[in-house]
Amino acid sequence: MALVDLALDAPQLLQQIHALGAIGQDPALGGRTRIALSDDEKAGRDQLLRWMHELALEVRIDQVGNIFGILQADEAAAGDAATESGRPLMMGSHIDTVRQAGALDGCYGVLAGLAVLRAFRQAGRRPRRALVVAAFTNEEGVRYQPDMMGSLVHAGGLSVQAALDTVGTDGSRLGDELARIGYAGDMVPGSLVPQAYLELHIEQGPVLEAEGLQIGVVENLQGISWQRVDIQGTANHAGTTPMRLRHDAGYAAAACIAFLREQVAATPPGTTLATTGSLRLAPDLINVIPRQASFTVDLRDPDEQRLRAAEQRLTGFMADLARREGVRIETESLVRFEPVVFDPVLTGRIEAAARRLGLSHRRMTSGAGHDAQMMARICPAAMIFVPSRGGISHNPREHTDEAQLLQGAQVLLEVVQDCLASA
Ligand code: HGY
Ligand code: MN
Ligand code: MN
Repeated sequence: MALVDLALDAPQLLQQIHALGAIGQDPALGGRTRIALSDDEKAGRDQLLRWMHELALEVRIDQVGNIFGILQADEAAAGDAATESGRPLMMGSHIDTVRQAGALDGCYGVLAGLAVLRAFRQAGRRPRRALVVAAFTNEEGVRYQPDMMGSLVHAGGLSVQAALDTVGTDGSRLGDELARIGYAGDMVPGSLVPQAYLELHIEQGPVLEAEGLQIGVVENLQGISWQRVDIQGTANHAGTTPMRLRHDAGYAAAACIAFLREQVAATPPGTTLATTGSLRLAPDLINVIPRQASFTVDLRDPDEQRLRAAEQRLTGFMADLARREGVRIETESLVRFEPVVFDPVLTGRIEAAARRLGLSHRRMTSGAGHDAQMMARICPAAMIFVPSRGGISHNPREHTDEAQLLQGAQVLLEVVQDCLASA
C-alpha cells in the first residue's frame, strides 16, 4: 500500500521536460546542446528559475552557480534547523548537457524534484522538513573539468576559487563565464547540508530494458579516471620519410587507443571500460606525418584496484612506446573519482517504495557519473533509475517512455514521503 497521499501533476512534469528539452535545440544536427555556462545553458537556467518562482520556492544561487529551490518546512512540525532533525531533504541533478544531447539526462531528475514540491504546493501542505531541489553546475564536465564540478564544490571536494579559476577546453575561465551569464551567486557552497540526497535519473545503459524492469535501485557507482595525453613527435614528409625513421605522433596515439581496447577486453572480469572521446592531430594534413597528437582517456570500473591497474598498464605501455617511437608523451590527470557505495538505508527505502508501488526493480551499479556521488561525501545519498530505450544516452535518440518517466517520479515522491515520515 503506497504511503503517498499526494498527487503528482503528471501533465505539468511531462510538459516541463519537453519545454526544457527545446532550449538549445539544434534542428540541423539533432538533439539539444546546453554546454555549461553557455548562453543556451543560461536560457535553461532562466527557465528553471521561472518554474521555481511559480512554485513560490525560496531560490538561492551559490558562488559556483549551483541553483537551489527550497520549500520551507511547516514551522510547527519542523525540527531545529541547526540540528540533523532540521536539515532539508534534497533532490537534484543537472541541466547542462553534452553536445547534441537527449532531453532527459539530468533534466529529468531536476524537474521530477520540482514535481514533488508541486505536489505539496497543490495539496496546500508543507513538509515536516524543508525540501530542496538542486541543479548543480557543470555536471557533464565537457567544457570545464572535472565533471560533477558544482556538486563537488558543494561537498567540499574542490575550492570555490579553484572552480572559478578553471580554464575550459575553449580557453575561457569558468568564473568569467559564470559572471557573464549572471549566475555568480553569493551563497557559500555547502551551506545547505541535507539530511539525505536523492537523485532520479535515466539509466543511460541497457540493463533495465534488457531485463524488462521498471526501476533501478542504484546502490553503487563506478570509479572514473579521465586524463589528457599529449604526444610530441616530428612532422615530416609522408612521401620521403622511411617508416623506420619516423617519429609519428598520430601512430603513437592510435597505438595507445588500440592498446586500451585490447587490454580491457583481455582483463577479467571485463568490468573495466575505456573510451577515447577526443582526438586531435597537428598539423592535421594528409601528407604530413603528425608532429603532435592530443587525446583523452576515460577509464571506469566499479572496483578501485582494477581501475588503478588499468591506469598503471596504460602508463607502462606509453613509457615503452615513447622509447620505441622516439616521441615524447605527457599526461595530465583531469578527473579521478573512486567508486562510491550509496547509503543502504536509502536504497532500502527505494526498493520498498518500488515494491509498494508494484513496480519491477533490481539493485544495480551506475555506469555514469552523477552528482549523487559527490553528495554521498556529506550525507546519505542514493539514486533511482528508469530505463533508457536501447541503452542510448549522450545522443539525440535518448528516450524513456512517458509512463516510465512518471513511474520514476512516483517512486521519488514515495521515497520522500517515507523519509519525511521517519524523520
Ligand atoms: O561522464 C559522466 O559519466 C557524466 O555524464 N558526467
Ligand atoms: Mn546526468
Ligand atoms: Mn551525462
